[in-house]
Amino acid sequence: MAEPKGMKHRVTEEDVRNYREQGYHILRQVIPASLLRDLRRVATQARELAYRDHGPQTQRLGFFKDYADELDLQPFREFTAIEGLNEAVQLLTSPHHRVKPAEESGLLFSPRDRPWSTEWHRDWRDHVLEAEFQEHVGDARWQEILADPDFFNQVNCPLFEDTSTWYVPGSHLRVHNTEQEMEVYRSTTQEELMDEAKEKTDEELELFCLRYCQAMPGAVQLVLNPGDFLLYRNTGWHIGNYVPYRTRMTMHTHAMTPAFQVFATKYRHLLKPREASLERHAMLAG
Ligand SMILES: O=C(O)CCC(=O)C(=O)O
Repeated sequence: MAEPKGMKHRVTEEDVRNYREQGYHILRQVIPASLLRDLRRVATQARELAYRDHGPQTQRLGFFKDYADELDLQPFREFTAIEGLNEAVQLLTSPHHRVKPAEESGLLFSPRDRPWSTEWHRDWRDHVLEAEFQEHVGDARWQEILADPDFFNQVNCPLFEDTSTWYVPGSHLRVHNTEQEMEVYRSTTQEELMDEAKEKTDEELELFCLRYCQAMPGAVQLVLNPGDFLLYRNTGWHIGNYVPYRTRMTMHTHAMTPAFQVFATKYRHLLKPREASLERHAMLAG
């Protein structure tokens, strides 16, 4: 059945208000069926390349353009050109925004062998050393950035149902975390969440990661259906929680602005090495 005219990627004033206050919004079904089929085909190949190049527990492949010889990038170009998508994102954010081309971005995957989860984190402040953060940016400028829709708008767009991402609504606007949030954050480590010591069964590890997600005050598990488009302020608390039995292939990009590009480039050197490579993949490719 044809889509009712004027209903595609509809954004209401309430959506805009909610996005500002809660920090996330889901546009439903932005990818048409034929494109979804083509994207799934290429994403399945991309996942094999990710496992080949980054190991079976990897969660992402970035920089598709580095794989131009091995992957058909055309479906990603078609995703970037989806009619009305940039306009919907601009309504939610500001007229300066443009969705970073999917063919220059990345994909998030489920791990092949074992469950794991990232730590709860808030980009980008948690990825730089506190002393350097205070020297180069500082709380007052950070407060302005949190309130400014030009900065830190991340996109997850799943090709299969995806319940991996959790988010704490409203936390994107706060410079300081609450004591309860920090208690949860400090309750474990990335090494434990990946069971690097190999002490847990898969089920113990899965439930351990899940409990950690659920423990964060106010956290909601985001339920994304195929072709949905999640826009979120990634300065809010968020986490990715992964299990091999869910097929996860989720496009991962940003809504970029000139101001954000300048910020990301100017402070790139402050990112700690691990995060530098993650965020290099995520936001500096454009
Ligand atoms: O997997 C996700 O949805 C979140 C990923 C993320 O936040 C990260 O890798 O830093």
